Formats: sequence, structure tokens, C-alpha cells
Amino acid sequence: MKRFVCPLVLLAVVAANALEDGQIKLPIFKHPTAHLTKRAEDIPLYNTDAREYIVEIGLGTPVQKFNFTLDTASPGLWVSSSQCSPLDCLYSRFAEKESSTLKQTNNTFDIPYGNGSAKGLLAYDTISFGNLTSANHIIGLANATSYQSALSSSTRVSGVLGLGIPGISGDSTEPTFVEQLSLNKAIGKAMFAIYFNRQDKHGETGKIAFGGFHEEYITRPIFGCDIVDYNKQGQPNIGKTYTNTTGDKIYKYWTVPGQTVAAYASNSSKVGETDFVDVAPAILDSGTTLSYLPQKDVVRILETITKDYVPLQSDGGPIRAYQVNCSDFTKQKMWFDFQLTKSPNASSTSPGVIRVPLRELVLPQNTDDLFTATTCIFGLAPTPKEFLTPSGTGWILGQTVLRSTYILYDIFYRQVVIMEAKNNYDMPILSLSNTNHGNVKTH
Ligand SMILES: *[C@@H]1O[C@H](CO)[C@@H](O)[C@H](O)[C@H]1NC(C)=O
Ligand SMILES: *[C@@H]1O[C@H](CO)[C@@H](O)[C@H](O)[C@H]1NC(C)=O
Ligand SMILES: *[C@@H]1O[C@H](CO)[C@@H](O)[C@H](O)[C@H]1NC(C)=O
Ligand SMILES: *[C@@H]1O[C@H](CO)[C@@H](O)[C@H](O)[C@H]1NC(C)=O
Ligand SMILES: *[C@@H]1O[C@H](CO)[C@@H](O)[C@H](O)[C@H]1NC(C)=O
Ligand SMILES: *[C@@H]1O[C@H](CO)[C@@H](O)[C@H](O)[C@H]1NC(C)=O
Ligand SMILES: *[C@@H]1O[C@H](CO)[C@@H](O)[C@H](O)[C@H]1NC(C)=O
Ligand SMILES: *[C@@H]1O[C@H](CO)[C@@H](O)[C@H](O)[C@H]1NC(C)=O
Ligand SMILES: CC(=O)N[C@H]1CO[C@H](CO)[C@@H](O)[C@@H]1O
Repeated sequence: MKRFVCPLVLLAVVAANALEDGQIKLPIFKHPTAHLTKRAEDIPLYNTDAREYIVEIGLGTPVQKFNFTLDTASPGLWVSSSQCSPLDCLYSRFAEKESSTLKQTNNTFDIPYGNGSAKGLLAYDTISFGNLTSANHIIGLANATSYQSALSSSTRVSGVLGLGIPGISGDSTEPTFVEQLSLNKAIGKAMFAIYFNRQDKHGETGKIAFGGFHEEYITRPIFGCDIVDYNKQGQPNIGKTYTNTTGDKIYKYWTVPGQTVAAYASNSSKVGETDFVDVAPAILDSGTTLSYLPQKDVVRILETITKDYVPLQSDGGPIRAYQVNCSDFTKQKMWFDFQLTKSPNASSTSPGVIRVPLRELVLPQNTDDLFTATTCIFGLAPTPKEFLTPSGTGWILGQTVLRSTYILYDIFYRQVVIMEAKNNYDMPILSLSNTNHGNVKTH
């Protein structure tokens, strides 16, 4: 359980759907290649201890390379600055003075994470990865961070690559990392797609594509939808409190409407399902190790697997996770359907389904291998209070669920397309009637 991300600033972003000109509406999956732009650029993803994904990016001229945590739920790119004390910024720091392309500003940034924070001054500089070089990216130069001490020392990251929708500067007109790549014509459309690979694959196993996606990582499309907007108080505009606003929308996270989770035994019979109380805001968060659901839903799902579990909490505080016996997760075959609805305020009879195998819903605790570990952590934990809606629901889909997906994040249209990742698990294939293609816009 690493951290949740809660950016301070809410940003008013101009309604994306105002731009109707030249927009072609097609069910995207009939012509998946129509969505592939020619200039998709890749960065490999490293899986460190199955608890964090890191990418290597170069900064400045000449290039200085750093590793960053990949996080779809926080804003902007920040790096440890040479101004930061080595006691605070534990790993390589950016030598700003050596970069001839750096433009310093006096504007500050301050990002609080669930565990740790980073703050400092904003600057502009060139970024590079692979063969790609792109100028004038806004970069946070952290002169203080309690973020790194929250990470394991095997993860020598120098900062975070945040791919959330609001930018790091708090100015809604400031392009995000991916939008700047697109403005500089380093990539085509402002979109990206992430393939994590299975939990048991360590090292350089995944891939993030900018400007398009890779068909080779996909088994089938699952779902496409507009992302959920937030009101001025920071609450998701969803469920019983949904209002069909036509004015400017605030986008805070990559949030989609969640419905229920169903558990299946190896003989394909449904052995449990969470109650549908309301549509749940489901935040897609690559920077979080576990996934989060309301506590009673977590317990209901866990008890379809085992009755043998220990809640982890400190001093009567909230339960942070459940410790389990790994063998309960390796000796049986089950799977879990995370159902998504297209409507922000109604359940669907043909939901989009993210199917997650049992093996992906558990993390080894005392080794990095499920089969040698003696204790494990259940991949679902109770949603912290601040992420629950007034109807008591709220999901954060972290790595334990996202590893079963390949998601295309489309910044321009404020949409996501969720596909089933090719992970070679032996599970019943979702029938097409179980998928909800929707009417996703193509470019
Ligand atoms: C980033 O991490 C990978 C995997 O640990 C390592 O091979 C690479 O050298 C690191 N890059 C930098 C710039 O530290
Ligand atoms: C930042 O502030 C310092 C001190 O007030 C000033 O000397 C400097 O010119 C400012 N830099 C920029 C880029 O505005
Ligand atoms: C970091 O920068 C901010 C903004 O300039 C400043 O207020 C703060 O004192 C600096 N902190 C350290 C540790 O240098
Ligand atoms: C760089 O571009 C060359 C020629 O287009 C290509 O062969 C090579 O694979 C690229 N390298 C990377 C790291 O993308
Ligand atoms: C969803 O919201 C719309 C607009 O506010 C409303 O007309 C509709 O009745 C709502 N549907 C449900 C199921 O609450
Ligand atoms: C919101 O309003 C638009 C335009 O009137 C309509 O097309 C859409 O179906 C409505 N959404 C919901 C959930 O009621
Ligand atoms: C399927 O397996 C579950 C759990 O092991 C069991 O409760 C159920 O009776 C089985 N159903 C069939 C049709 O065999
Ligand atoms: C886990 O369960 C198995 C039996 O299923 C048992 O042999 C083992 O002792 C248990 N381990 C722990 C740590 O409870
Ligand atoms: C800044 C912060 O909240 N750090 C905490 C991160 O989590 C570790 C382990 O749970 C705590 O020991 C830190 O205090």
C-alpha cells in the first residue's frame, strides 16, 4: 500500500466536447487501426518488485537520464533538483546548471501524495526518450520531497512522471506532458496507452506508448467511455448526485463509472457479487499498488476466496490492507469481473467487464514470488474515507486491477478505451455480448 494521490488544485478545463468539427464517430473496435497514429513512440516500463512501474526519461541538453515513477493520477513531471538536500532527494538529482536549454521560473509547485509530497520551482526544458526529443516541457524541480523515503530503496527513482489531466502548474491552459509532445509534433494525437504485463514478470516488461497504442498487447476491446467530471467542491459528478451539466467541466482524474464486482469459481459459477448501491467513481491509478473498494465489498469478495485473513491496521485506525495465506491464492482458480457502466448515473445490463484472475489479486509480502512467500497481501483494500461519495461508494483501480487491462487514455476527447491485456492466463474468454464497445470517437 504505497500511496494515494490527491492533487491540491482543481482545474477548470474547457469542455472537450465543444470541439465538434471534424469529429468522426465510429465504433472504434471495428477499425482499431484507425486509432493508431503513425508516430507512436515507446518507453519501456520496469516493474520493480511488482509494486511500482518506472520509466527512464532524459532531461536537458546535454541529456541527463533519470528514472521516474509512472503515475496516471498525479499532475506533471517533477525531478529531484540539485538544490534538494541528499537527505531528502536520495537518488540522482538534476544538475540544472549543466543544461543549456533550461529556463527557470519563479513559480512554485506543491504536490501532496497519500504518502509523501514534492515541492519546488517550475522550469522549462527539453525532454527525450528513445529517438524522440521534445522542447519546452514544464518540469517541477523539487527542492524538498518526503516522497522517496516512502519508497523501497531498490526503486531508485528521481521523481514522478504524472500523466493526470490537470497540469503541474495549476494553470489549465498549460499543456500536460503528453499534450506538449503533441504540440511539438513529436507524436500525433495527445494520447497514451499502458501495458504493464503480469505481476510475476519483473524487470523491463511493460510498455507505454505515446500517440497511439499497440495491437499486439490486446486480446479484445472491453469498453470505451467519456471520463467522469468533478464539481467545484472536488466531488465526482456521478450517481445519485449526477447533474447533466452543459457548462465547463472539471477533470481531476482518469475516472470511469464503476458498477459491481462479481466473483467466479473455476467451474464458472458466480460465487459472490457486491451490491449495487450507486454508480461508483473508479479512478484509474497506475501509481498505486493495490486497488480500493468500499470495505464491505472488499470483505465480501475476499470471503469468496478464503475466510482466513488478518486486517492490517495501526492503533484502531482504518484497515489499510488484508494479510492472507498465499496458498489460498495459488491452489485455486477463480476470477473477478469488475463491471463498468457507460452512464454516469445508471447501471447497465451489458456492462464493460475487466476480468482479473485470482493470481493477480494478491501480492507476495516477504519475497517477490507468490510461490515462495509465506504471507501475502490481498490486492483489494478499503477505500479511504476521502475517496468515498455521499452514497458510500468509490473505487481506485491500481496496479492489481490495471495489469489485466491495456488502456488508451485520450486527452483530447477526455475518453478512455479499455482493452483486455494479453497476459496468457487460462480464463474463460469474455463473450462479445459481455463487452460494451460504446461509441468512442476516433480521430
Ligand atoms: C532505470 O532503472 C533501470 C532498471 O533498474 C536501470 O536499468 C537503468 O539503468 C535506470 N536508469 C537510470 C538513468 O538510472
Ligand atoms: C526570480 O526571483 C529573483 C529574486 O526575486 C529574481 O532576481 C529573478 O530575476 C526571478 N527570475 C525569473 C525568471 O523571474
Ligand atoms: C524550496 O523552494 C521554495 C520556493 O522557492 C522555498 O520557499 C523553499 O524555502 C525552498 N526549500 C528548500 C529546502 O530549499
Ligand atoms: C531510432 O530510430 C531508428 C531509425 O528510425 C530505429 O531503427 C531505432 O529502432 C530507433 N530507436 C529507438 C530506441 O526508438
Ligand atoms: C440521470 O441524470 C439525468 C439528468 O440529470 C436524469 O434525467 C435521469 O433521470 C438520471 N437517471 C437516473 C437513473 O437517475
Ligand atoms: C446529458 O445531456 C445530453 C444532451 O442533452 C444527453 O445527450 C445525454 O444523454 C445526457 N446524459 C445523461 C446521463 O442523462
Ligand atoms: C461450482 O463451485 C462452487 C465453489 O467451489 C460450488 O459452490 C458450486 O456448487 C459449484 N457449482 C457447480 C455447478 O458445480
Ligand atoms: C496456509 O495454509 C496452509 C494450508 O492451506 C497451511 O499449511 C499453512 O500453514 C498456512 N500458512 C500460514 C502462514 O498460515
Ligand atoms: C510522509 C509519510 O506519510 N510517510 C509514511 C509513508 O509510509 C511509511 C510506511 O507505511 C511510514 O512509515 C511513513 O511515515
